Amino acid sequence: MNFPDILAARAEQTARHLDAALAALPHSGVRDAMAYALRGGKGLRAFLVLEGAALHGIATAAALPAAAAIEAIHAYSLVHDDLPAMDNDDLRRGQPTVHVKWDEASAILAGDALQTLAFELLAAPGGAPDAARQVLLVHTLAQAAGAAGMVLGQALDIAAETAKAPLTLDEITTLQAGKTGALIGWAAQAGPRLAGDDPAPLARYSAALGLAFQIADDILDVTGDATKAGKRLRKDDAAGKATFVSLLGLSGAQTRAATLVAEAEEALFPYGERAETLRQAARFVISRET
Ligand code: GRG
Repeated sequence: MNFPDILAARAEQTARHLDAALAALPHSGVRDAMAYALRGGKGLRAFLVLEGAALHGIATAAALPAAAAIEAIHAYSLVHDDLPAMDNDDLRRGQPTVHVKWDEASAILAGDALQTLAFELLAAPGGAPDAARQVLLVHTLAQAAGAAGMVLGQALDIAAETAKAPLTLDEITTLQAGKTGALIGWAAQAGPRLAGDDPAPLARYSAALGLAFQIADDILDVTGDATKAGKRLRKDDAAGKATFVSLLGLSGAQTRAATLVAEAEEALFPYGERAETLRQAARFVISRET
């Protein structure tokens, strides 16, 4: 199977798990909005969970709660990020954003409920092989998603919009390590944590991968096709925001992303050939069009 097919298969397995969780909820407009927000993503974070789990001898079925949990947190972050009070976007994954299709209150509630669903899935029986590993997963996900991780990154991003001077490269790197890096990092480390193994090699892999992913996002914002991307592009430039491209130039950003991919691949050395799919993922992250 080529990499896009592997990614799609992993996304499908995770979607089935999420569908079953949603089916157990009472029917409501919020549930419909949650289902809508969970559709159409690439499933990169779920893929990282399932692939990291496989590398550490954890079966897909045992890793699906963690894969579904991280996609639920990711979907919540996108729904809230698109709100008028944040990025004010009307298009996501090629479809109207949740607050456009429903309304702002529904989008806030769907995001809230997606966040709590993530912790419900992870904390339910079967979320991990034993209670200590389950608590570790819950604890680290809360840290990654919260005010030391993704929420902090988002807050720094919002503050940058009104800052007197554009951010420096170091400041943007810190911001992105929270905003996009924290969830990617959690996803990659979930497999070894489920197995009770050392997550350090996959932590190194995902730190490089997360940053490469964000640089690719900034490059896509400048060079991408909005129809393929399924969202509005060239917003950063219009807002006068510093990005990896504005700070490094287009070719500088491309070179930095390629160096990070090489670093990510090197971090997989302890796994040998078995980590080939994760190596492909690193290369995919900087060649993607969406
Ligand atoms: C609202 C607390 C809060 C946080 C939002 C993740 C985030 C923080 C905002 C998303 C804004 C954005 C477009 C960031 C760029 C990187 C990114 C996370 C892109 C979307 O991830 P993909 O490409 O999305 O994995 P799909 O649609 O494939 O799931």
